[in-house]
Amino acid sequence: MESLVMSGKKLCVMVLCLYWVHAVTASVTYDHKAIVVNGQRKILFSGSIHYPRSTPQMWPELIQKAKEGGVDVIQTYVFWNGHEPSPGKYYFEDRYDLVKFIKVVQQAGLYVNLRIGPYVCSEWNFGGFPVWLKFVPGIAFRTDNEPFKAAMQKFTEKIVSMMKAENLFETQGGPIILSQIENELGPVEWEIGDPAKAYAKWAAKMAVGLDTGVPWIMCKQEDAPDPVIDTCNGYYCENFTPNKNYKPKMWTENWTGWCTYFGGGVNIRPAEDLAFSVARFIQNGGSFVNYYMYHGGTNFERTSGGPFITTSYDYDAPIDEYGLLNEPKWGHLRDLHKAIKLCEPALISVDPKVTSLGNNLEAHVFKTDSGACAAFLANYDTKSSAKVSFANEQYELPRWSISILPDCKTEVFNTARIGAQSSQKKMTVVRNAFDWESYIEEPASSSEEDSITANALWEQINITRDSTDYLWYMTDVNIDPNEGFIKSGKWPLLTVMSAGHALLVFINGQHSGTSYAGADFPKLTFNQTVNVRAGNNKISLLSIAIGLPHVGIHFETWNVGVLGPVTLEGVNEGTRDLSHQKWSYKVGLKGEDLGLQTVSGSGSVEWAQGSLLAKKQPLTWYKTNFNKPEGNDPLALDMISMGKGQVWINGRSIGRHWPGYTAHGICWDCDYAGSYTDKKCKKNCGEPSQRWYHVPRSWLRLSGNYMVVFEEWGGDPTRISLVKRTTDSVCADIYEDQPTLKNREKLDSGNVIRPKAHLWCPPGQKMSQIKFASYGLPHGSCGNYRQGDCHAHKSYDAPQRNCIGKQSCMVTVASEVFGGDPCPGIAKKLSVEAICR
Ligand SMILES: *[C@@H]1O[C@H](CO)[C@@H](O)[C@H](O)[C@H]1NC(C)=O
Ligand SMILES: *[C@@H]1O[C@H](CO)[C@@H](O)[C@H](O)[C@H]1NC(C)=O
Ligand SMILES: CC(=O)N[C@H]1CO[C@H](CO)[C@@H](O)[C@@H]1O
Repeated sequence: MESLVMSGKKLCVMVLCLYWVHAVTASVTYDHKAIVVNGQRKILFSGSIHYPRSTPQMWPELIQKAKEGGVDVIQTYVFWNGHEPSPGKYYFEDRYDLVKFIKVVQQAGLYVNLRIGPYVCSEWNFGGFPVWLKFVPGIAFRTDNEPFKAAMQKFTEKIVSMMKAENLFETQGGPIILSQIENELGPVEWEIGDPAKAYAKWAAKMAVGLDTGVPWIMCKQEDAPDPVIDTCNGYYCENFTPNKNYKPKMWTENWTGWCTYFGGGVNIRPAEDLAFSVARFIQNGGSFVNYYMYHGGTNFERTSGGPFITTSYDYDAPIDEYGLLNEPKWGHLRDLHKAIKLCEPALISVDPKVTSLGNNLEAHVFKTDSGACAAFLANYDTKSSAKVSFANEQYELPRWSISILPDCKTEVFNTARIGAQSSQKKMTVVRNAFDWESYIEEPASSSEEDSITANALWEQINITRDSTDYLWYMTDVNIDPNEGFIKSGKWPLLTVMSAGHALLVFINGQHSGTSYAGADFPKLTFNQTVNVRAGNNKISLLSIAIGLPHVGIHFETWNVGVLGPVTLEGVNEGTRDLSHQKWSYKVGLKGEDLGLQTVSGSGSVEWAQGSLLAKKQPLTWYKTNFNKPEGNDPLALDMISMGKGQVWINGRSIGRHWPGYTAHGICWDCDYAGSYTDKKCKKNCGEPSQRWYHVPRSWLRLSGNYMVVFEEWGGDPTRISLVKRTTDSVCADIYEDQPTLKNREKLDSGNVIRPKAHLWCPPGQKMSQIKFASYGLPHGSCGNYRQGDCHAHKSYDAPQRNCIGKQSCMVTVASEVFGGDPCPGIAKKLSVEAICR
């Protein structure tokens, strides 16, 4: 990597030279400006798609949609706990077929950034570490610890050698241009200090020694040692600079939204702000941007991290959880990428010159000696738009926006003016009234045969090894017939302190209460009076884990389960401490032992049906059969009538359901302008954090699909329905002065190019009706437009004429199309919504 020591000026010469030298041999290097692939500097747009969060059947289409959205690189983590479920036993099949995933990306002609980690965070169970790793003697994660380093190195080597064996690195003719070692270690170093710093150095050296032929990156790692590139993660990264001037400015995680927690709202990041953050990064000299996530997908099975991360990992990404386009975000970013690629020759050649155009207004100009010129005009003000003068031309800059001028003259894109269409999705019932059968599981209670007992309360994962969410804590309590409360009827208070995450309490087989924590604080206290009687009482506590932590200093030491104290207050002696008496343990549910989620296991119990079907009862298993709905639309289960539990289809877990946890907090109106945070632009407040649960079509047979629901709290399965997700309507919101990529043509021809509204329904659907059209000053957004004071009476004519019966159509946004100007002198727009059928 000779180019590392070159100064800025020499670099240009060097690049030409590299190009010549490497014309025949593949290479990936970097310099101050960019990643250099086969001798050429590149502006690269990258999108995170995590292979286990969708199915192999979905991969080709997801990657094709990313490509059409202007993505050059697919970024994925490698999920260690999926690949090595027990030490030395590897798994690379089905959703974990990493090689296949990378080859699908290669076939689409895209690059790969392989983030091996193997710590991945990612709101994934235990941050991607196998749970067995926690029990390796003497281990401490992510610091200068020999057992940890040995295990981490072994897995990293395993992955690198697999990639090499399949010729997947770019230098071997493959698609991998970058690899990542570790992940966001910087914040840990600040806390732990020297041992973590030593570990970072070691990890970098170990990775570089694996000789992949492509650069390594470390994100959030200011001290990444050469030649490893340190990169930025965050909602904004424009002020980030790498630790050496000869490293490119790269953004490995630009959060397209944020994950959802059970009990929290769903986070939405406006497309205008996301595009603004990207343009801002590029105008400041950035050359690599990754969207985290580009397709978020689903945390199937028990892969959610947490605790309390939802099964949906939609992330408000440009492609939604189900693989459909999230519009207008997908289209707006596609247009942004096109606009920036028009600037590429200038962007990769020089650093920008920044000049002020007024208060909160800036121009960033990339001008080369050979005459290439690209300009970014920025308005950082969150309240008002501005008219600016740049190179003797006038430009109108909406608030909190950046305009892109690939020739320093023609505005082809503004981050706050969305030219792409938006769409409304809907969930339509395709099957309900399933023929359910139920089986109520008896709560476990202590008995003579119990194999695990102790005079202590034990940590949950210590016992379950995370093989299940469930652990029973069982004990006996003797109540003397002379206890005062028996006469007074003033029942004693049972207090159970738990490290998390949810708890069901049973006294003598009767459900006596439920308690659960939240994402802000995973510990919980059960504190209720209980109905104990004279003689022996069986106390059974079902402790439930809801995803292991994925982030935090030494999260391997964090506890789950009932650690006490457990007390009974209001007995003759005052308070009786039960913490140190004899406790028995049972790992998992009886239904899990019997394999009720499988057809073969289901025969082992008696199921009730018809009028005997159990409803609103805790610890209930339900089963049914159904046929595969026709068509190709994505499917989901509407679980609104259920509480909390898990769902299996043909023996495969689609994840944890918990519609019983409603999103607290306030969902304010969302303004795109101003710095985005995960407190902003939430939706679903007061409704379940997650109501719909993705059912992959490829998991279904034509008929006889076996579905099992385990319900912890109690619910009504008769109201569960299978729904399909389709596009209901498409919308466009186009300003008459909107910059468009077509403006390039204006420059060449001298003609004024009028902006156009483009609408298109998904394949197989046509526009059946214009639900709304207004040329003037309409209000609202897709799905709830309203006419404003200024409205052209012939607004509906052109959309109806051009669009009805078509899959796609265009409407020019100009007064004469709508029968004249309804309010002269005022900048107007067209808002139109068409129903797709
Ligand atoms: C973990 O389990 C072992 C028995 O398998 C026990 O000796 C130990 O005390 C437990 N530790 C904790 C923290 O519960
Ligand atoms: C349990 O509730 C009682 C009264 O309802 C209260 O006095 C006590 O502080 C509570 N204990 C805990 C640990 O919350
Ligand atoms: C680099 C960066 O911006 N990090 C921020 C990412 O977002 C989280 C949560 O909103 C912040 O805590 C980080 O500081």
